[in-house]
Amino acid sequence: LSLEDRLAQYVVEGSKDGLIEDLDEALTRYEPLEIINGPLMTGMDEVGRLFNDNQLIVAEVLQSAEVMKTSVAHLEPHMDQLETSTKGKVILATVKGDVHDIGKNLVEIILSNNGYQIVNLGIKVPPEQLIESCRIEKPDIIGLSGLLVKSAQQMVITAQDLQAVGVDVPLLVGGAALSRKFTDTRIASVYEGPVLYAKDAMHGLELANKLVN
Ligand code: B1M
Repeated sequence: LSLEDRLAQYVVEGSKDGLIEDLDEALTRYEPLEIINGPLMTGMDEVGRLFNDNQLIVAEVLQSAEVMKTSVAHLEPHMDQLETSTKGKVILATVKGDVHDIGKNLVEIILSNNGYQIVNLGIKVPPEQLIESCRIEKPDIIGLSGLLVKSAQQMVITAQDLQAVGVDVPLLVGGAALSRKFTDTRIASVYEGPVLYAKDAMHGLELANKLVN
């Protein structure tokens, strides 16, 4: 197998045997984000497909998630630390009912490497917790992530609840179950502040930079 295929294979098989050596080799050819967005994401997409086909069980998908997390942690120190001054504070959360956090944590890495201070509230974050955190942290941006279809609806509810207590901090939303159209028509319509859809972590950074400038 080629190096790229091997990297995807570690994720699909949930195996770490040889992973670090291959990541180090990949680092001599690619930028860390190219490795994540390329072969590692190819592997994750295949995991999603196999899971959908009932060819993988949750325990196996968890192993794949572990490989992804280990890889991202290994690559992180090699990413460019572009900014050291603080551009703004971002609260990040995976919405209520959703445990998927690899994408959100990638957003945390990219934003913090680019000058943002991050308050990561973790997974399954109910609106009340976000509201409380907003009071304490006074963020410049609230970032919501969700991968399940029901999470898209949960983002609408979360936006409504924030709106109800007068929060109008810009919302940055992302995750596989969302689309720009859903964001513009369903989430933005219940919220007074700006609501922006990011297709991936780098796009999230681009949008955050526009919001704070
Ligand atoms: Co789950 N899962 N999962 N899962 N899982 C999906 C999402 C699914 C599509 C798989 C499938 O069936 N094909 C499916 C959702 C179906 C649906 O609703 N449409 C699914 C399901 C059904 C489930 C369970 C219900 C399974 C079960 O228990 N029967 C369960 C849900 C539990 C719950 O949440 N209540 C479940 C559980 C799990 C695991 C725990 C085993 C594990 C998660 C581990 C973890 O995150 N710690 C897991 C995994 C790994 C996946 C897949 C395979 C991969 C997700 C991932 O990490 N991708 C996924 C299938 C898939 O996506 N191909 C699947 C890599 C990650 C980097 O991408 O998070 O999309 P992603 O982030 C991207 C962008 O979306 C964006 O940037 C990132 C790229 O740069 N982005 C943002 C994300 N958030 C952003 C926020 C931003 C900006 C950009 O700003 C704030």
